[in-house]
Amino acid sequence: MNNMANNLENIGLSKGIQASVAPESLEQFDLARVVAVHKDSYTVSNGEVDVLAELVGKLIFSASSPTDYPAVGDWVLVNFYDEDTFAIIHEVLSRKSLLKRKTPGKKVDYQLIAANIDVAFIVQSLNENFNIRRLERYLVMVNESNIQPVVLLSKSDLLAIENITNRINEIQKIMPRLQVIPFSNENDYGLDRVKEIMLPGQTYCLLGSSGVGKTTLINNLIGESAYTTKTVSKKESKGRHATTHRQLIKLGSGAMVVDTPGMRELGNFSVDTGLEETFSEIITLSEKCHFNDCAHVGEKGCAVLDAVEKGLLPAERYQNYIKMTKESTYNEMSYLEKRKKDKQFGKHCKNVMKHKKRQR
Ligand SMILES: Nc1nc2c(ncn2[C@@H]2O[C@H](COP(=O)(O)OP(=O)(O)OP(=O)(O)O)[C@@H](O)[C@H]2O)c(=O)[nH]1
Ligand SMILES: [Mg+2]
Ligand SMILES: [Zn+2]
Repeated sequence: MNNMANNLENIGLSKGIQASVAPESLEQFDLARVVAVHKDSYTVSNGEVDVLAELVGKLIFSASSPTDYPAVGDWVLVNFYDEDTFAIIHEVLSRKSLLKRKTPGKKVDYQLIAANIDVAFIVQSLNENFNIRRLERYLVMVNESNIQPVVLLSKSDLLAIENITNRINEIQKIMPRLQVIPFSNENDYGLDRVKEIMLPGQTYCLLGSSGVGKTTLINNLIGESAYTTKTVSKKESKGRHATTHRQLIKLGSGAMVVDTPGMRELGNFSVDTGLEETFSEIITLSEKCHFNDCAHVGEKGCAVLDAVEKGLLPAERYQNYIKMTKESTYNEMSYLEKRKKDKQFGKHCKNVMKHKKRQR
């Protein structure tokens, strides 16, 4: 048992998670961590081996939202069978953090990205993919989940040093406290800094558009090409992702990292704290608005609009803030409406089954 706990600490089990499990539960079940999510099954780790796992029926039928299902990084209570080659998941333990986004398109539903993440690396390439508005969007998601964000700017080998410095300054002018690290998978520039901040027992997550070099970075950190990357050829690679599913990978250093497929569309739900942290200077400004409930869209005595006019707040940043505020309110409204409908008798069960089918 002691040995078991040691193995689990190696894959990120914290004292907090351990303490959250009732002792009776541990007599009946084993602790394991979800390392991959497939269409209708999971892979869990007991710290030693990876084991194919499925959900117990009760968990499927009692689920009322996508957040009730396991995500990569989750701690779960399981029973192992067949000499630890198969497992049944009985319970998802409460999470330290949960990264989720609105599913693309008009549907209002969550998609889970990863659970129990300590630090999220938001990756943009220094060339074509560099975009501060997109960065703000990722930051809102990460901040909302109470996860520490770090920005990694890839492909530094493709730019002159002064251009790299300019881009970093561009970010830090508006977000001075944000950690930004330029690096290259080609010549390993900055790689030591990335390795340095990745601590044993901590779980990291790589987020960012397709083709920015997330998987290449992981291969680089592992020291071999264990995972599939792709050669970016504009003609044939449009719309194709090299990474097709999320998985938790253990590095030699003892840190763990979740690779994710690039996201084309990043929608958020209700994101109060995420917006407040990401746009903290706008929140500070808004305290000086004439009206307490100022929406900063033309009201009299609006300190935010005043700052935009005076050039103290970049207009694009202001617009992005307003856009995300509106989206967040809308998504939350329609999600609640949908939940209300879902609760009507009978519908709920059908939806659970639909969700399960969709997962297949
Ligand atoms: N020049 C240069 N190319 C890089 C660098 N990092 C990655 N690449 C290339 O960029 C392409 C895409 O890399 P991937 O690691 O597959 O990108 P990804 O972010 O994992 O993409 P998805 O899995 O589709 O989300 C590959 O051809 C890499 O060789 C870098 O630092 N410099
Ligand atoms: Mg990839
Ligand atoms: Zn205002």
